[in-house]
Amino acid sequence: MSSQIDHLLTETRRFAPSAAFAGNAVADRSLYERAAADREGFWADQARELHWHTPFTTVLDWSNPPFAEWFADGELNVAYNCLDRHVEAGNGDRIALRWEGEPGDQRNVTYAELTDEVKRLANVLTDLGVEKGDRVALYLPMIPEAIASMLAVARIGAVHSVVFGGFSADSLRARIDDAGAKVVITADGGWRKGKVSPLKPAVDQALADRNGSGIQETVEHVLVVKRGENDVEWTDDRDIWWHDVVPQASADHEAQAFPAETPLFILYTSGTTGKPKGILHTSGGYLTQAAFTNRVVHDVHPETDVYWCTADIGWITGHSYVTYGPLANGATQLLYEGTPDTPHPGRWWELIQNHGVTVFYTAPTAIRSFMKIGRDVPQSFDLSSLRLLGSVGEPINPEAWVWYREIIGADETPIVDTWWQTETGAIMISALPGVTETKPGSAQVPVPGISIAVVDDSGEPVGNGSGGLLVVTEPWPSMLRGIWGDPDRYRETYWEKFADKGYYFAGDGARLDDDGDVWLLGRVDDVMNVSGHRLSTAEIESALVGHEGVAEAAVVGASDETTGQAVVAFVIIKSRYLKQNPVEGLGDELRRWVGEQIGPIARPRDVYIVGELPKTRSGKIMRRLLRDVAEGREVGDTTTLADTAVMSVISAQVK
Ligand code: 6R9
Repeated sequence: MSSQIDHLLTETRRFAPSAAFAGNAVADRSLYERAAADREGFWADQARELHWHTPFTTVLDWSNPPFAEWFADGELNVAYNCLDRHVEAGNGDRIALRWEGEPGDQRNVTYAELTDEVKRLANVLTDLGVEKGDRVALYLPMIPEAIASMLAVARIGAVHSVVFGGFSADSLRARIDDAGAKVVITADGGWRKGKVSPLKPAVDQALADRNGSGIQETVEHVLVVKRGENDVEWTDDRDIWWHDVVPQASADHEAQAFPAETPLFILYTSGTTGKPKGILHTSGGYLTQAAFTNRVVHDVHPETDVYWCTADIGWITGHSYVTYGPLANGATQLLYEGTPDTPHPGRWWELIQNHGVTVFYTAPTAIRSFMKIGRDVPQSFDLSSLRLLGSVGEPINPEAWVWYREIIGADETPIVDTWWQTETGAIMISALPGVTETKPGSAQVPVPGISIAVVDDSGEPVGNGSGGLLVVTEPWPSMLRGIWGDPDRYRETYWEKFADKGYYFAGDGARLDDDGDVWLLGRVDDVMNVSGHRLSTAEIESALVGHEGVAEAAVVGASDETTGQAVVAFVIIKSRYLKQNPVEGLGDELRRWVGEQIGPIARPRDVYIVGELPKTRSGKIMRRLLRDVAEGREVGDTTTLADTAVMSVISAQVK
C-alpha cells in the first residue's frame, strides 16, 4: 500500500472551476458555513425542501446510539415527493425518464405518466394484500417498470428489496427468505449483450418446492413484466402478468402520509462474513440527503439537464441517484437497459450524443475499460452536451481521472469523485462542482453537514500528511438504521471499533494530504471491490467449498488494471475427488460453479489448485500472503505462519 500512497501523492495537477460553471452552479461556498454553524438546522433546511404532510418539529434523536432517528415526528410520502408534487406544480409534461432499451427501442415517460403508472401499481399491490411494512422483492431489468415498482412499494409504506438481476437463483432465494418477501416483481427477461437474458426462471427456481428445508414460504404472488418475450413457465395461482392487471387498475390513489422513520428499503451488501447484510434505510432522512446531494454534487438543473447515472437499480447508486434523488428533484434522466458495448463499443457515447446528456455519473472500472479500447471510439461522437462528470464505487486513479476529463469532458468539465457506501445511503465525500478546485484521484472533502475523520487504531486523528481509518464522527440523515433482523451485527460491524468515541467505522483506509483532502485507499477488511461491486471473500469461499470436489478455499482480491480488484481463489481439492476426476478443466468448472452459486460478478478471474493454505497457529488464513502470490510479488513476512515452508510450495504450484 505504501507504494500506492507515494504514487498518489506525486499527483499535483489541480483544476479550478470555470467562471461560467461557478456562476450557474447550484452549490455555493455558503453551504459549508451554514452547515458548520448549525449542522442540525442545516439538515432541517434541506429536509424542508421536501413536501411534508405533517411538518417535523424534532431533527435528530441520538438518545439511543447507534440507533438514530431523524425528523421523527414528521410525516411524508416518498413517492408523492418524487411524483405527485411535480405534477401538481405544473411539471407533469416534463420527461422523467428517457428510456432506451439495448436493442434501441425508446420510450419517454413524463412525470404525469409515471405518477399514473405508480398509482395503478399501488392499487394492484394493495389488492394483492401488500400492506404497510410488508416486503416486496424486485428482480428486474433496467426498464421504466423497475422505477415504478420501487415507487409504488414506497407509496403504500411497504419495503422494497431490489435484487440485482445478475444474481443467481440461490442469491435471490437467500434475500427473499431473509426479508420474508410477500410479493416478487420480475420480468420474463431483459436485453443484455445482444440477447434476452431470462429472469423469471431464476425466480421459479428460487421459489421451487423445497419441502423439508424447514423454511416457511412467504411469497404469495409473482408479478411479471413482459419485456424479453422469452417463453416462461407459469404457476397459475401465483403468477400474474403485469399487463393483465396494471393498465386496468384505477389510477386514483391518494398518497398517505407515513412517519419519517418508516422503513423504505432493504438492500443486501457483502460484509466480512459469508452472509450478505440487509442494510435498512428509512424515509425522511434518506430522501433528504439523496435529493440534497444530487442537487449540489450533480448540480442538477431540472428544467434544462439530461442527467444520466449508469448504475443498475440493484445497487445503492441506482437507488439514490437513479430513483430517489433525481426524481425528488424533478430531473429528466436517461435510463438505459443494456451493456456499454452492445451492439458496438461506442454505445454509451452514442446515447450521450443522441439524448443530449449533460451530467454523467459512472464508475472508474467503466472509464478504465474505455481507456483500454482507445480514445477514437468516444471521439467519434459528439459529447459537447456534457458539462459535469462524476465517479463512484472505487478509488479512481489519477490517470483515469485525467483521461475522463480530457477525452469525455473536452478538458473542461468538472469531475466529482464521490465517496459513499450502501450504508451511508448518499454521498458523503465529494468536491462541490463550481466551488471546489479538484484534484485527480482525491475524493477531497465531506459534503456540507457531514463530519468525517481519518483516525488511528485508537481513534485519534492522524493529522494532515498521514494515513489511517476513515470514520464518520456525527450521525447523518441518510445513515443506515440497522441490519435487517440483526441489531447486534449492526452494532458490532460499524460501531464497536470506536465505541468509546461513538464513531461509525466505514471499513476503508484513507489518507489526508497536506491540504487536508481525503484520498481513499480501499477496504481494510475482507471485502473486495470488483468493478465497483462489493464482494466478500467469505461468501465466495463458502460457495467454493460447497462444490463436491473442494476441501478448502481461500479467496483474495488482487489488483487488476480494469476491474480495480479481481477475485483470485486458492483451493485444495479432496484427494478422493481427484482419484475419480481429472484435474484438467477443474479451475474452469469452479469458476462456472461460483458464477452459478452467487452470480457472474463473483466468478473468480483465477483459480489456483494448491496442496495447502497459509495459516497462522490459530488457524486463520493469511490472505495477505496469498495476495502477494496473486499479484506476482515477493511473498511478505511469513513468520507468524504455523508452517513457514508452505508459501514456497504454494508459489511453486501457482507457477
Ligand atoms: C456507493 C457504493 C462502498 C465501498 C466503499 C469504498 C468504495 C465507493 C468510492 C470508493 C474510493 C470512491 N468506494 N466510492 N472508494 N473512492 N469515490 O459504491 O457503495 O457498493 O456499498 O461500496 O466502495 O471502499 O466502502 P457500495
